[in-house]
Amino acid sequence: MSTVVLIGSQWGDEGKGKVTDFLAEKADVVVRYQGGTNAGHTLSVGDEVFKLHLIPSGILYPGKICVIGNGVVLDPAALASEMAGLKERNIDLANLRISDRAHLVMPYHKRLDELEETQRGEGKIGTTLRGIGPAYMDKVNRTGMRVADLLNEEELRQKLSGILEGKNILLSKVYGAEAFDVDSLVEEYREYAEILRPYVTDTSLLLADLISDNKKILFEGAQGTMLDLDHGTYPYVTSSSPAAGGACIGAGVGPTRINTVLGVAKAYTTRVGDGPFPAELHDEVGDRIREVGREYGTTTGRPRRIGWLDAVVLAHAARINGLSCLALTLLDVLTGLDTVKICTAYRYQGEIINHVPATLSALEDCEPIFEEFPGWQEDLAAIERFEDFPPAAKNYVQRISEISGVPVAIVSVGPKRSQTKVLQ
Ligand code: 2SA
Ligand code: MG
Repeated sequence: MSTVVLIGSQWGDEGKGKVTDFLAEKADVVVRYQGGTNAGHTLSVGDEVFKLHLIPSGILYPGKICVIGNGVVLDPAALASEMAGLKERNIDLANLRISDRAHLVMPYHKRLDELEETQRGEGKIGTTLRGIGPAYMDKVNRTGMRVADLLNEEELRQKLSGILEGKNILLSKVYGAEAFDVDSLVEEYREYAEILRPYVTDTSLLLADLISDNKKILFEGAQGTMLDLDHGTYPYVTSSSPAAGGACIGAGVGPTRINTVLGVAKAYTTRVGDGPFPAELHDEVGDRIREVGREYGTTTGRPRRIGWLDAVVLAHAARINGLSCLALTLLDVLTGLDTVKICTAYRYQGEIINHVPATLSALEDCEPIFEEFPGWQEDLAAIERFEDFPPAAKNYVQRISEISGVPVAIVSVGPKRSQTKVLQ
């Protein structure tokens, strides 16, 4: 490993945090490149559980440089409180670096996220209400505020006054909502500026130096390929590019500098929020997987929708991201089922297809075609080596790599670091 991009191959929540944490031990640098507090990683270190939203999980290891890249939308209030929480637990933040070009999530973005979702009614996206979409909208619209602006109070006040003129008209006239006051926002954000200032730098320059020093760099994607703005199930997507290509833009690193792309996939499929999901389970098997896998959102606590593993989705992820290999997580959750299934193709308008169609209506019409396998009953978490797993479990893993065309390099069967196995 020298530079590795780790991405979610499904709809997020693939267990990326755990795999990142596993790889972070060997990395020198961990970088977030997109998304914001809509990401939530739960990490178990010994008996301690950490929940991180913005700070890369490498922070739990002493000495790792942790970068919040330019492609992240950064909520200063949330970051300040995450930093305070880590400091309280004696986690050293000296190696945190924040891009001066990252856009800010402001309180009006969060308010607008809620108002827009309410406005969508039945057609709601099911966002995390963290202001992500509205913040990226402002970035693309060239009306965003960046970390560098935050650090200069005059600039902050001036930009904010201009922006609030427009936002307040939108909030009050269109939504009948309360307007924001420049002075009180400046007052509050001046404090965050002081908290963040020591960590702010040009992170693209920093990464270029680290790459030329042959440092091992891990780019940590949030959400997943199917939530990618371009390649996911639009419009039921997030507003950034979780796909591997997003790492280049969101960290300011050229594509020729990326060596490996690792896709993380669950041994089944989950999705939070609305939108089509061909392999979804609506029965007690799905309920069982939700309970055993504790499939409730880290960020919002919402129960996740559950389905069998969808290899059409995996093949899509393999192509979009140029996957070098897969990390398969939560295999232990399937233990105890009589049969397990993989969706290998869709039947669409009488034809068998192996790709994800562009439109929601077409995807809704896709009927999953399943291959069935015998399950296994043994407690995988208790088995030390993958080679000693029950044949049914090994066969399941083997079929996943055959169907997706991507070798499975890592299998994880529990939250502990020791329960992540590297395959030979
Ligand atoms: P938003 O808030 O604008 O990004 O919401 C748009 C859609 O994206 C979905 N979404 C997610 N779905 C699953 N997991 C998410 N975050 C993970 C978590 C973190 C991860 O554990 O919370 O896996 O990296 C996430 N974030 C956004 C959301 O449900 C909407 O469908
Ligand atoms: Mg998660």
